[in-house]
Amino acid sequence: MKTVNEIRAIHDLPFPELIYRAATAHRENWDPTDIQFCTLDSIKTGACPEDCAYCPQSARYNTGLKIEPLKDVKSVLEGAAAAKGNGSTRYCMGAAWREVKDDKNFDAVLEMVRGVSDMGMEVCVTLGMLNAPQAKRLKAAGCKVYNHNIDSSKDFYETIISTRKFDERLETIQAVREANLEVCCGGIIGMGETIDHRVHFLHELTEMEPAPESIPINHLVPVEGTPLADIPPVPPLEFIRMIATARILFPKSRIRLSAGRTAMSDEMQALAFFAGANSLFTGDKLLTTPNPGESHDHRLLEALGMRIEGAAV
Ligand code: SAM
Ligand code: DTB
Ligand code: SF4
Repeated sequence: MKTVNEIRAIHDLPFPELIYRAATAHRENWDPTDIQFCTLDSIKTGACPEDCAYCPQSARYNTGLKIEPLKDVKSVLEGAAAAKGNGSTRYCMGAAWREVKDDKNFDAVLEMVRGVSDMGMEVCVTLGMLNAPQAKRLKAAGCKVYNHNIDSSKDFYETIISTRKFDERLETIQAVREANLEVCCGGIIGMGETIDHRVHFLHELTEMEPAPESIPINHLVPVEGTPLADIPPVPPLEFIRMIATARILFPKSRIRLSAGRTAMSDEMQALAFFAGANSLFTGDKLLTTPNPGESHDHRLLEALGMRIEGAAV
């Protein structure tokens, strides 16, 4: 287990040393030419009671978002079939809920999970807080992974969200583990946090036993109407340092280059791959904000001589 100071020392390494170490850890555990393509589907959009300062889906902020109730099972399964056709091997369904309730909506989500899993794709869901029995029902329906981010260090987290505690995030992650689901847990860079906050965020992840199987590193997508709308972007090299440090700390986890790619150059994304990122969300849209789109991602991988993981050769 590394201390906060040891993690800071890795983060601050001279850039060539940092990237070399990250790329070495990457190729010892993964095929560095492969990138996993995942598709996101917002199955319930907006009107969320939480006040997460970055989030366009919070009911507290006027972001002009079109609110949509839970989608019907059939349309979700059609979306999943199309994503599979475009090379995605993981389908991730997200709902703007504070928490899962034991109601007919959860029954419908379980049906979606069953349907997508029957198509042979890995199923991931992110539905807010949940308890161990609910996590077990997801697992029984064929869900593989639950996404629940800690988003930042405990200190910083509590300045961006007031409607729940950091420790409640950890409790949900515990319930997910108890159900033998894989954990997908990461955070957002660029909310105005310091480098020390970022290092504490990574340290918090290292305290999870076992480590999350998947770690999404999101770059804040600043959305008009949210309190974080005017935060300036993180310098690209600072963002790459986070990817590389995460790869060194978690050599066997997937490091997912998540939100914020539309504002990144191809060169920056390539550098993120060399620093160890090996998964991304493909498609024109994340949950509610834009994403580069299939054709862009196919061209980028082709230009780099890289491949979609699991795609027919
Ligand atoms: N409501 C559930 C929750 O909070 O866990 C699931 C959906 S929530 C949208 C999933 C994650 O999306 C958040 O934890 C955050 O990391 C990310 N996210 C939301 N808005 C974002 C933004 N504007 N930029 C970057 N990431 C964002
Ligand atoms: C994660 O860490 N990033 C994804 C996924 N998990 C669910 C969501 C990003 C959302 C970005 C803002 C939006 O599109 O609403
Ligand atoms: Fe709701 Fe999740 Fe957005 Fe927070 S991040 S406002 S909990 S949808």
